[in-house]
Amino acid sequence: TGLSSSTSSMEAPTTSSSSSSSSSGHTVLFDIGWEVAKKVGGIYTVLKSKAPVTVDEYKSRYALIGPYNPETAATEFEPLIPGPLSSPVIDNMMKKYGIHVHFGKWLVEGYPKVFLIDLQSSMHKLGEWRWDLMSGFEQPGDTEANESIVFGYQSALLLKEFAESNPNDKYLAHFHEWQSSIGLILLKKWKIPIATIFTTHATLLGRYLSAGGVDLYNQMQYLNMDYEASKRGIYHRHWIEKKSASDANVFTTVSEITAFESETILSRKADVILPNGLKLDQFTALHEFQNLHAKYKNVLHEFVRGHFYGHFDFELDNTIYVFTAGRSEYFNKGVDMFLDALANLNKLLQQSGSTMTIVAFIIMPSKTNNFNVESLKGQSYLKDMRRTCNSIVESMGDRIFEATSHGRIISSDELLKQEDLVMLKRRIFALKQRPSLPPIVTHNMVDDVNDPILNHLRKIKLFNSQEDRVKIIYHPEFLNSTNPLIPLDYTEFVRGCHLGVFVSYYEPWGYTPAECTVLGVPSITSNLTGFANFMKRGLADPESKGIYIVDRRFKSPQESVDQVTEYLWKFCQLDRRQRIELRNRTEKLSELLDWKTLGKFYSTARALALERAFPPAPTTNVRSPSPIPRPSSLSTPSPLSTSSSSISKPPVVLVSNNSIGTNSTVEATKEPLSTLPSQSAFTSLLSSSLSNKTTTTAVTS
Ligand code: G6P
Ligand code: 1S3
Repeated sequence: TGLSSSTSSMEAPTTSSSSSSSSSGHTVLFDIGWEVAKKVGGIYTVLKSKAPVTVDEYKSRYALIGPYNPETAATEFEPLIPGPLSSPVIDNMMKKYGIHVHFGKWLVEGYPKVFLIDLQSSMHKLGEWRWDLMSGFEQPGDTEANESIVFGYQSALLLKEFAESNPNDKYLAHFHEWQSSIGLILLKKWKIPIATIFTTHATLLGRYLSAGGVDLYNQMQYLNMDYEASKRGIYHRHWIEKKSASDANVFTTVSEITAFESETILSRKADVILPNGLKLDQFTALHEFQNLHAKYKNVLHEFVRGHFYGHFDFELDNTIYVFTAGRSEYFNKGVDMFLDALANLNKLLQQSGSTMTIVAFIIMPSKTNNFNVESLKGQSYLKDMRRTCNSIVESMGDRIFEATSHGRIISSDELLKQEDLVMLKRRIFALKQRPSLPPIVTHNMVDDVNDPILNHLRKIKLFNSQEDRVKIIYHPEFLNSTNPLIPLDYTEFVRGCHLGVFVSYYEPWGYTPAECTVLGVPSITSNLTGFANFMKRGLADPESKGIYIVDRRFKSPQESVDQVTEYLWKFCQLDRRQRIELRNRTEKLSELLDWKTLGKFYSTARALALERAFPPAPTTNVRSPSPIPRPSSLSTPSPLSTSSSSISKPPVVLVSNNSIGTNSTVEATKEPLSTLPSQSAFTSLLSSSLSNKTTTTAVTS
């Protein structure tokens, strides 16, 4: 069914199993998300980076549904005239329900079609809809949940209209996260024939409990989750999440660790695990990536000169840039551990008499009143000094030329004039007037006193003093290229750094280390992240490829901090040549994270949802059930860096229900060594889930 205005309503079906036509019609796919055409967090990256492969597979039979946000729509969305099948549906939405739907394309690679629904056009229905959905229990005033309810009814009505106006087509709706999934609950309640998938990208309680200090992965089985949610005033949200998981034809999460947690928190095993990918071309600069590192590192050097020089100097050529970045969740994102390890590293470097400087950036948004004057001044001093030096050099050039063209060699007295010296002295004097300690935070914080990062720095006494080998820059705002201090967008900034540190306690996937990997930047993560577990299965020796994994699952916090310190210390011992080689090895892992590979798990989830929603009609001669269409091959070519010798042993699939890294294992079929264990293990996982209709919870190698 054509959703686009520019294609005919019936486009040739692709050969892919999940998007193939049935005898009577086509499969039409919708992704429904709160972050469609609006960046809030990681789900935006999932939907945006996945768009090209999905459009490629489904062509005009793919669209996304999200809420309409006028501010972001201005840059993310371009309206289109609806095609012959979308048009009556959009008209009906207005005529029957007064719901205003904007149709157009999302301005990202692949240009997928989007239906953005105006929440305001139905806000007056909130009371009625909330009662219909949740009449059984109280719901506190909660704007986000209220908007989710309105969006849920609107999106369900839109999908219902599509399914009813095109009964020959099969509809498949994939809902991401609880904010967008109420529509799923309604489709089931209204018995609309649409296959549904629900993906939780994190569980509400998982996030809350870990941020509140609960040892989630060891204690969750002893907790009553409904009670825990009520205690925190989020029962209504938790209910939406749990009901969506239970009502979906197929329930999925982004990693095994989140599948493990979902089983207890949401009371359903994940059917398929959908690891998050990236669109590689955006990152892959082939052999260029090392040059880009040098280029953007120079921009960081320039910032560091402005920020620190005058207070004191250090050798930029002997400086390492490390960073952490992400949503502002001090404990969940492991910032506490990162800072403790930096304090340890500082001591180790001081004790060893090292002259190396580590500049550690923390890029995490917080409430601020713009940049602080001292940080801006530092940059303007340096810019002024550079301008002065450049103009002196220019006039020196003129004088040299003048003298030479008159057939004589210029004398050293003529070269640098008295007034030039005065100008230079003035600039040096201005620089020397700076206060003794360079700022730690680049902005004026609204709540400096209660900021957990600043309080932690006070506790460990990392104040950017001259004798500290580790300096801190806390930039409480996301980066962009118009930034007056660090004029780089995030990707450029990452390229310029040497090492990312993301030792999260709660991290269902973790795009930050994945982005580092595809940009050829080594990173330290924790074994509680989906990303680390995914990489660990595919690589015999992740550390040798720049994927350092800290144990936060089975070790005490102090032991984990010591491990982060050890990795940082080891990294600081590498010389330039070794760092260059390590970056090369890291970058070669990119292929593992390409949507071209990981998109296949989505296809499998879709095929399973379709089979469950539209079971094949029983035949008289049923000897064996018809197999669910599966991607022709789930094995991935090994990335160049993964020689067969680096693959230590055949994959082992865990079949116990509650184990991450426990020992109740069963050997899977032996795979050829050329097949990556991660992928083959996933294949086993998938085939077992497809054939048994139960989930295997975790895979290890
Ligand atoms: C890249 C560039 C080299 C540069 C090096 C610096 O490899 O191509 O020209 O010397 O980066 O590496 P470093 O780890 O010291 O920043
Ligand atoms: C979630 O976003 P977050 O940073 O709140 O979803 C992301 C996309 O699946 C995932 O990468 C991340 O770990 C989750 O935590």
